[in-house]
Amino acid sequence: MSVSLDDFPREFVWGTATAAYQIEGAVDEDGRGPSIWDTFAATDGAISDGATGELADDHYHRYDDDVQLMAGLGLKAYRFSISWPRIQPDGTGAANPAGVDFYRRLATSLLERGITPYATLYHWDLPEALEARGGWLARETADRFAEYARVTVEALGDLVTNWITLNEPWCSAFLGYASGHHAPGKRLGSTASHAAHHLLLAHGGAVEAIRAVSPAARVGITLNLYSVKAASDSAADLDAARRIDGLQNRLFLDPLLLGSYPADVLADLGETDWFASNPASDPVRIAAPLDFLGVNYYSRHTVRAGDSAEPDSANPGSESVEFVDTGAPRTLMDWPIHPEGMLDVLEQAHERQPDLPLFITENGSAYEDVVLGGTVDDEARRDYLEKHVAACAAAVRRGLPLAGYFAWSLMDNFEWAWGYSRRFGLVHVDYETQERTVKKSGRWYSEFLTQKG
Ligand code: IFM
Repeated sequence: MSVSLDDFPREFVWGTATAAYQIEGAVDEDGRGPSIWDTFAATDGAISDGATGELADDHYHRYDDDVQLMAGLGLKAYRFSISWPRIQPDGTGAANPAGVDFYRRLATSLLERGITPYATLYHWDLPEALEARGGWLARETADRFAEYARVTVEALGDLVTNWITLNEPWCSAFLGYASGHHAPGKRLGSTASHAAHHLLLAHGGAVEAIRAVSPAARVGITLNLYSVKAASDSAADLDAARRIDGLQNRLFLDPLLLGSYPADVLADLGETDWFASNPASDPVRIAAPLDFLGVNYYSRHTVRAGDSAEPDSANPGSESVEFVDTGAPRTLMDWPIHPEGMLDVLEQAHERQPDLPLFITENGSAYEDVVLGGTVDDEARRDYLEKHVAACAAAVRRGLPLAGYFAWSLMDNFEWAWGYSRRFGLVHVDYETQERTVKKSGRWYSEFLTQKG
């Protein structure tokens, strides 16, 4: 396989991505309020290794060195997230100056080194005070989010122009409120779809608020999309694929890009009446015009009809669908590796809004890493990266409006319910010493990006 920078337009954006709670640490500093992830991580049994994000990569204190590291690797863009409870410790009201100051220093450090900031407003760390008022099950949380977007962009809009409202609302809704694997750890079956609706409303309100504050802003949202295939051509297996594609992809793509929910998915969920009971203006707010769509692509699902319902499924209403092992190689997350599936999801978005620029805002792999002789020989991760960058090149050749790629992740970090037991970084982090070591995959990415000098 060979892929080169020449396969991409000159203006193609190359970067890495992280998220606040996964790297910052400093959870009690400078007036930050508690988030649902502080509470969840402190809950017995919630995190596989019992860890929390209390220290994580200590990026809050080491951000300048981390930006220097990115610059040294030749990265031109950085997608990070802003911690809502640093800006609004209680989830409402004026911006906390110390919280704003951290992100101003981070954005300034990036700009000084020629790295373009892409800021995500919500990567899962809801202020605990809002969870106490119903979290994403409460419609009011959508209004709070629009207010948070406004105060944040007022404070940072002179430094940051690329804004991503939400990261992976499917995870917030269905891992947070159906399977309970993520904060706030609720297991409410199809009611989780109400959280999805409020997240999408929050996104729409934020788009409007951002544009009102900063006409120069470029605004998008990031979805985790999966290539979904049926295990066979049987009607039952095709229906299983329709259901999972519906819940994971179309439940978000359709309202955002087409202006309405897919009726079959609401019926699968048993929530047709609840969705119909919402104000008729909701679909218009959700479908606010975007400047780009962010796609997080990791894997493909191959599914078939099963006959036993998995309890507390992240796929409520479709609990009996089975995920099939096709023998494809897998990462340490047990996610099958299918670089070609990236084209499926890009096409799926593209066919809904052909002029909308697309970004891969995350793509990466977890593997068992060993530091030996001061280096990490993560050939499997390097290979995954190269194959997915090549899939991006194929997308560009096909004429898809792909505008950028962000590798997940810049460095190893707190992998949510897996704690520190799953490493995704291009840079290894020694959690005892906080030493950073660029892995072979990071060196490959750097050489790829700097091959034209
Ligand atoms: O670490 C996560 C990230 O926060 C969201 N997308 C998937 C990554 C890997 O699981």
